[in-house]
Parts: sequence; structure tokens; C-alpha cells
Amino acid sequence: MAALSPYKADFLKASIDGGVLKFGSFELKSKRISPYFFNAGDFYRADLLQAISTAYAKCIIEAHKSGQLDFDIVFGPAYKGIPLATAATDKLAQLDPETYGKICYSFDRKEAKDHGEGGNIVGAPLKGKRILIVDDVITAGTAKREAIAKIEKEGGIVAGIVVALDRMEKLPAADGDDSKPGPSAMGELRKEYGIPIFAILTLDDIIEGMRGLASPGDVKKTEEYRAKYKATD
Ligand code: OMP
Repeated sequence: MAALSPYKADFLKASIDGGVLKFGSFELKSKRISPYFFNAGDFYRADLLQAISTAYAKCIIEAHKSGQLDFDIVFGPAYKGIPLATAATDKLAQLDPETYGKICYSFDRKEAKDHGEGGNIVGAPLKGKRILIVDDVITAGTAKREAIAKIEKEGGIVAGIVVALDRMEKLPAADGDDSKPGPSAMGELRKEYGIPIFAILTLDDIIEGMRGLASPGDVKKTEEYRAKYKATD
């Protein structure tokens, strides 16, 4: 496998050094027990926020330049997506003010507000605009489906999704038998909505980059987890 590009390698190192990417034993939303966990809520220190916003911005710029992504608004689903989308918008304008100086951000409320300005959305109105969803992790894709539904209800057009980590896992089997091969959440979302989805890091990237940064035991357990749960696409 090719070495990680410099911005991905920097981001992985910052995530491990900052304790955002942890190794151990963690129960996921899906109930799978994972030897690693990425908690985007832990990017709360200024230098870590800089690291993640730089990585999102570089990933978005790369996707934009490749012609696969065009957008007007960066949308962060509540709660964890909110600081990520806001910081990414700020970083985009810092890195390339001419292209991204007028890009907007927006996010949703978990509870609808019925007084004051009301509504479910804070920030730029979504109606008729191309929306880029910025979120933390894709495992089964449920959280992204909810965000897409909210955006479409507001009249926005979902242009794409950028996440910090694609865990590359097969969707949980309907019959509970996880030993069979299966498609990924990312692949299914791409097909279902016809939108491009980008990840700063994938599980393959983590395994490639963690050697030297994590213990050989953690590398081995993460490889075993990948062998068990990696999707076919
Ligand atoms: P889905 O793609 O909808 O399953 O959502 C993934 C969600 O799982 C994230 O938004 C987190 O709440 C949580 N999660 C992590 O934050 N980090 C991980 O490494 C793994 C998970 C997870 O539970 O799968």
C-alpha cells in the first residue's frame, strides 16, 4: 500500500498523540467490540482543532479540485458535526480565500425551536443550495441518513459528505451473522443517494500509519478486526 499523503499522516499522528484515536476495547453503536475508537469530541484543544480543521479543509480542496464536489454550504450535524463544520469552513477560507471566502456554514438543532427566530437550522439557509455534510465517523451510515433527510426537508441539495474516518465496515447482517461478506455503509450511501463521499482516513490508512505510533499488539488486534469486519467494497 502506498504511504499516506503528508496531510493524512499528520492528521493520524495528531489523532493518536492527542488521544482522539484510542486503542483498547470499545463497544460501538452496532454492538461490535472494536480494538480502536475515534472520538471526534476529543478534538477540544486548540492545536487539535487546528489539526482536524486543516485535514478536513485539505480533503475538501482535493475533492473540489478533482471535479467531484461542488458546494455552497458546509453543514455539521448536531452535536459533534457543529464545531467540525465551523472550523473546516474557517480553515477553507484561510487556505484559499479567493475560492472559499464566501462559503457558508450551517447546522441543525436536535430540538426544534418554537420561539425567537424559530426553525431547525442555525446558520445559512439551506433552500436551493448545494450542501456538503461534514461529520466525524461512518460505521453503519445511520447518522448520515438522518442528516440527509433533514437537509432535503429544508430544500437543500446534498452535494457530498466528508468524514474524518471511514471504518470500512460491512453493514451488520440482518440475521446477525457477521461472518458473511457484506457491502459497506459508504458504498450503500453512495449508491442510494448518488453522492460522492470522502474520508480523511480509512481503516486501511490507520493500519498503514499506526505502525511505529502504536504497540505491535494493537496493530495485530486492529488487523484482526479488519479481517473480520471489512466490507467487500
Ligand atoms: P453510523 O455511521 O451512523 O453508525 O454512525 C457512526 C457513529 O458511531 C459516530 O457518529 C459516533 O457516534 C460513533 N463512533 C465513533 O464516534 N467512533 C468510532 O470509532 C466508532 C463509532 C461507532 O460507534 O461505530
